[in-house]
Amino acid sequence: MPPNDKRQTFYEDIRTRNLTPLWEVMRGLITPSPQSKCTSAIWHYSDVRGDVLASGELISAKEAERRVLILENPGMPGQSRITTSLYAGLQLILPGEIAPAHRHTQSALRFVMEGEGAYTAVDGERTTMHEGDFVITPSWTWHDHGNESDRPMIWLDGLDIPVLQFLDASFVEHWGEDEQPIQRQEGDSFHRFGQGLLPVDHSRRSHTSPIFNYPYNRTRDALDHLARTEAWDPCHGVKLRYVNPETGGHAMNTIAAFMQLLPKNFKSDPYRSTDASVYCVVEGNGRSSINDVAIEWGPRDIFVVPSWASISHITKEEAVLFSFSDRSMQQALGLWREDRKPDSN
Ligand code: 1HN
Repeated sequence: MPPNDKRQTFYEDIRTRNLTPLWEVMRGLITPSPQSKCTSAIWHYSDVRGDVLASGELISAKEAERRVLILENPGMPGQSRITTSLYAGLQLILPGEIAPAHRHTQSALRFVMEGEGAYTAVDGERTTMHEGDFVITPSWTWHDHGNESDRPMIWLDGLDIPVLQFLDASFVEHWGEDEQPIQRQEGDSFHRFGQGLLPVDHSRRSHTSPIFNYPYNRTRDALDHLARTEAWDPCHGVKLRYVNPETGGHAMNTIAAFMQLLPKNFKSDPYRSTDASVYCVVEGNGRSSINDVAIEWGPRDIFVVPSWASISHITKEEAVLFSFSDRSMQQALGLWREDRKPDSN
């Protein structure tokens, strides 16, 4: 028998004992660099806003539980993910609606894109949301959302759903009533933990930041100050990371979030890192090149950059970009890499 046929016969035989040869698959398992199914993609807000609003005519927030259109990576259709490890969606909550209280082991972030004055409540405290606010819902915290304003609110959700799927660690519970009871006054967390101070006898209660709304006006002020006083990073302009004030680490364990300012007439050096990133444009128009494919973006557009894809930006006006990724996980595991002058893949 030719050697290849002998091997095939062997493979079929050992298959019956749930064995399979590593040498046939090894090169696909440990690749010289990341080989992702995730592709770059952009959702222009002007293209999808109408779809989000149309979903509001079809189903209520209560019936849907969460009325969200998932942003699906075109390289991984049907998998409810925007990158290999993260989920993203656009959530709509109309005036007078409540998205009922539940909790799950998945961690969530909200990035407010349109509307003012709707709230989310997290473990007994409400926060009113404004455009550009970064809000977190840590793992296993009760949360419900409501809109007492007179305008629809739309935000970008980011969750670690694929990670929890991978780990087989998903749990969910429903509170049973639309809203959980409110136990602290609005702003309590921010006043206790958001001022560069901690209560003297405070000890850590959770794995995530005790602040759950990082308001845009504060973030914008910090960017503005640094843009005027610091040397710009050749790849990032001015880039800040949302932190847990208890640890200096990322605000959440599984998802890292960032806000960056690209100055006017900026041409960044190309950059790549092992954390695939989801960007949401907050202010300004510009152009980015992702592995040599150009995209043009403006306010509220969302785009995704795969792991180890090279990205560079060009602006004619000042721009502000929010982004999130699994960098916190990769760093905790000692896996995260970056490359500041990539010349090949
Ligand atoms: C969820 O609970 C929210 O609380 C949003 O707003 C999106 C996607 C999948 C599972 C739970 C929310 C979600 C979600």
